[in-house]
Amino acid sequence: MSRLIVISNRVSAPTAEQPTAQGGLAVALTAALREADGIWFGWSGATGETGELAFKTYDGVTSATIDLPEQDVEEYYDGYANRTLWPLFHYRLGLTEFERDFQGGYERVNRLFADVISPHVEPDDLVWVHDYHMIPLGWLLRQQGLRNRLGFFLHIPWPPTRLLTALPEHRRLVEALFAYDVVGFQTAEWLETFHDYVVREMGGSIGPDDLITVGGRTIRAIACPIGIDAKEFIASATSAEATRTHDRMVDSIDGRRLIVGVDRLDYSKGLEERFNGYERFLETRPDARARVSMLQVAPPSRASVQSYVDIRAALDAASGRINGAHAEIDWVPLRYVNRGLPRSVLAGVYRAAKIGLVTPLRDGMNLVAKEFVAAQDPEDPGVLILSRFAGAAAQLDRALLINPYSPDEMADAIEQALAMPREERITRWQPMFENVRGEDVIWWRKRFTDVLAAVALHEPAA
Ligand code: GDG
Repeated sequence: MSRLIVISNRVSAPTAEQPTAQGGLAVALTAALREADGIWFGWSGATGETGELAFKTYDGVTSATIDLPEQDVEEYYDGYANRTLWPLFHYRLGLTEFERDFQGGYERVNRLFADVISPHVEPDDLVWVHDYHMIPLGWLLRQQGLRNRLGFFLHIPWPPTRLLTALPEHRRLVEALFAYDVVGFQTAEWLETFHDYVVREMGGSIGPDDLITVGGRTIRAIACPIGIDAKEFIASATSAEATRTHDRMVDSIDGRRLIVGVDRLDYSKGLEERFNGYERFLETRPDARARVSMLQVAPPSRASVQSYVDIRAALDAASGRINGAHAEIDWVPLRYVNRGLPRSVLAGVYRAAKIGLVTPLRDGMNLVAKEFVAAQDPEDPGVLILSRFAGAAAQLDRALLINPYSPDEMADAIEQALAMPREERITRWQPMFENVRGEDVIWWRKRFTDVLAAVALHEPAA
């Protein structure tokens, strides 16, 4: 069996300090790395002079990390990744910053990664690069003479061609993808928009079996939706900690129905629009206070980027406005928790909720929607209200799918969910649960690496 090399911006392999893998991606990849005797490369998260790669092996998994100088962190990570590609790929042209220095930092860090990693890659290794931080890495590794099977997976949406062309170096970025053998997207929709770019802007052609040809080069581009570690999450929803949380939540809402949202504090998650939709529900249903209570968990992220400071201030203001206008002496409509909670607590919160409100404006997949489904009581499941603009909507199509920009649609969906009979809730939940359990994160990893392992080794340049 070939070894697996994983490369991503940050590494979340288990360590002596943090012995359990954090999050679905870490679980899936560490299991694969352990089986395949692989290595996970990435940035340490620390700022400092770049030295040697620091190798650590814990519980059969090796990780190798490197520090980055402050200027690189500013230009590559805060800059090109978080202020250029993230907003642009989430259809937010107005928030996208176009700075040549950012792009310079991005290329510099990708080049550094290629330089330090390539000596550790053996000819038969499968190399799997993750996400928008590392798009040019495959091309740079080929420059180093690597002929390995190279795969790339994009965790976020692929933007429409006419948006992407606003990026001055769009062509260079997409051409770099053609150094990989397999490129994976979360959904068929993002794959289609990628096809559109390739045909319109590059004169490429789309063949059978997921093949795409541009000039003389043919690669495979697939839709391969990521899942959660369903087995673990289903078990965690009935753990002692989750049950305690469930009971605490139920006690605290005094017979009302709980609506829950859980998101990184990010403008792509549609939090402001969600608060507006909930406010519309409260304004238009005078009996709402007797019926519902909402909890929004939103741990801050990327606080060094101004647009994240702005969204946080906007949400503080909106939650204050909603509670100021609607609270009673013994009831608040919206509990807004600005910090992360342990996973087992989250699982209990999901299980106590009668409605999961997952309303991103644009999302590659959205794992919260899948976690909500996994955590439900099969005998009495809650209702998922899901944005049609989340990648997850393609698989979780029995949710109440809504347009998150419309406060009226959101308010109506809350009403519909509250009135939904138990049989309908079960009929909608069951196939979604089967999907979450069947197409889990292990399924995803295997599907991608099977496609990658099946391609031929890269031909050396003539
Ligand atoms: C990117 C793409 C794609 C959130 N709050 C807490 C907490 N979380 C966990 C959730 C979930 C994860 O963070 C968030 O995952 P998402 O998929 O919703 O979103 P992104 O972070 O934007 O991830 C996305 C994903 O990559 C994978 O490909 O689905 O589209 O944007 O697992 O539970 N976890 C804990 N406490 C919290 O308060 N412990």
